[in-house]
Amino acid sequence: MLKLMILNGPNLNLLGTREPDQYGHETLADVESMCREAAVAYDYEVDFRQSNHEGVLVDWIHEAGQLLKRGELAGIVFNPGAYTHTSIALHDAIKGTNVPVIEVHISNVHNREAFRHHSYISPAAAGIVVGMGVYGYVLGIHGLAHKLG
Ligand code: CA2
Repeated sequence: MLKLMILNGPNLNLLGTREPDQYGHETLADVESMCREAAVAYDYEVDFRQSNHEGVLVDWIHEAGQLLKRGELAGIVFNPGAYTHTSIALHDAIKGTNVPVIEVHISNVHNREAFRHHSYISPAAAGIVVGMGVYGYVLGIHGLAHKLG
């Protein structure tokens, strides 16, 4: 059984508590349930995590890289939160490990503030899902599985 890491960056633990117009009413626990349901079709073992700390996210990508090397990982579905727009470290971690990453954003970052229009993650990502609400995580799982054939 291949593992699927689903990583969430800063403040996503607040999902469902505020800003419903932007991020919807679902909590991160709801997102985890949706992901577990979607992953059944591919027999992926879901490892769902959230951190507010950039270095922790880097460490988790390295951990995913080790699993990939051992043939135990399908890839990562990753919502890097605001680190999307700032983190060369996360970009380098993805590049350095070669892990297939599907970047997910709940909101449409392109119809929001200009500072959200640029992503350091996108050039390193295998695919991107933007503006589809929390269903974007599910689309990310299907997209990753489809890419892996
Ligand atoms: O649209 C997305 O998924 C984002 O990655 C969410 C980040 C934002 O910085 C990115 O530009 C786009 C913010 C996550 C914070 O989520 C909250 C949820 C509810 C209440 C407060 C924050």
